[in-house]
Amino acid sequence: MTDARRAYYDRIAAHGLTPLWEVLGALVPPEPRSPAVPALWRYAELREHVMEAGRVITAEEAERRVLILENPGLRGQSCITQSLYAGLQLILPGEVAPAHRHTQSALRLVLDGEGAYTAVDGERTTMRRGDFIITPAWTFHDHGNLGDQPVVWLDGLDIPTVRFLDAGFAEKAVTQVQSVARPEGDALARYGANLLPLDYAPKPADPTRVFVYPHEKTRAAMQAIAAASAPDPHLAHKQRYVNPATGTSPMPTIAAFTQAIPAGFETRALRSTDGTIHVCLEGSGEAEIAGTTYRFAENDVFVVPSWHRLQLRASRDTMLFSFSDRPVQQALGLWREERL
Ligand code: 1HN
Repeated sequence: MTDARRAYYDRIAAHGLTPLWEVLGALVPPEPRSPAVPALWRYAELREHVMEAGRVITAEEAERRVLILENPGLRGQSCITQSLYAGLQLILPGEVAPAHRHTQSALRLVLDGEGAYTAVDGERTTMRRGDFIITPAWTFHDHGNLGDQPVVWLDGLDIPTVRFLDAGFAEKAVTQVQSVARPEGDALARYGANLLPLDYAPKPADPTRVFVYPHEKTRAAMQAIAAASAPDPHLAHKQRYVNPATGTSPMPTIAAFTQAIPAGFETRALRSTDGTIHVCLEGSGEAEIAGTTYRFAENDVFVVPSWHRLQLRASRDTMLFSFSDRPVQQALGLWREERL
């Protein structure tokens, strides 16, 4: 750069100005160039470290005893993609994670142990392995472990999205444990049984009142689908979780999916603009992400950043759970997918 130009940049900098032409290419790239990188977390390697957190701090002191899964390309930012956060949460027998609420939306995917519950707006649900549970924005929620085993689940939140918009609010409840207002299963009976209350008229972006999607039901549906049809070349068998009252994603900022891949099947390459977090619930296989192969087994988590090619190979019959910011991109007209 010429001295005259440098001197000019320095002069305008004093006025809060900077030249667009120096940054234009980076601001408007021809296609997404995510700073997030592909990564895999092996649960077998993480488990002992998660359990050790139980000896380092109590759930009450931590408020939420979680180890964040930080994308290696985004260290220090508490995120797994640019828009989403993920972590592994541990709750020991007898512990409670105190009630609070925030404008961030959360999902849980139960991975290890049983006997814990989560309560959303006064209703508890028992957490069983593979269950997909949501905590919509601004709903009071607390967790407890009434059993005799440590329980671990994956948390997924839209924290970076809400941070980007500077729209975060949070508050603690007056009591640590919410009093039980309705029996377990109440929301599922009212909103998740192909029935709705007569006066219930949700707006399109309202989160679903169904806050648990039991794995047992999802698994049975996916097995029926896999038995009845040939796998799609790019997706094998993939379905999205929905708000049954609207057909939209369970929460406005996060989409969630379940995918069954028959043993020996290999998907064709696909890329999409929604960076996606995958969790292996059953089986094992390989994810080839932009040319690098990652071997995954049960409870492993891997992230596919925006616009990175993904190919999946199943060694055994495999079930994957995944989530992304797809509904945000779709609402803004930004979402793109390419099936190769
Ligand atoms: C949160 O409320 C939970 O409720 C988990 O279990 C992780 C990370 C950041 C902010 C709030 C939970 C969280 C969180």
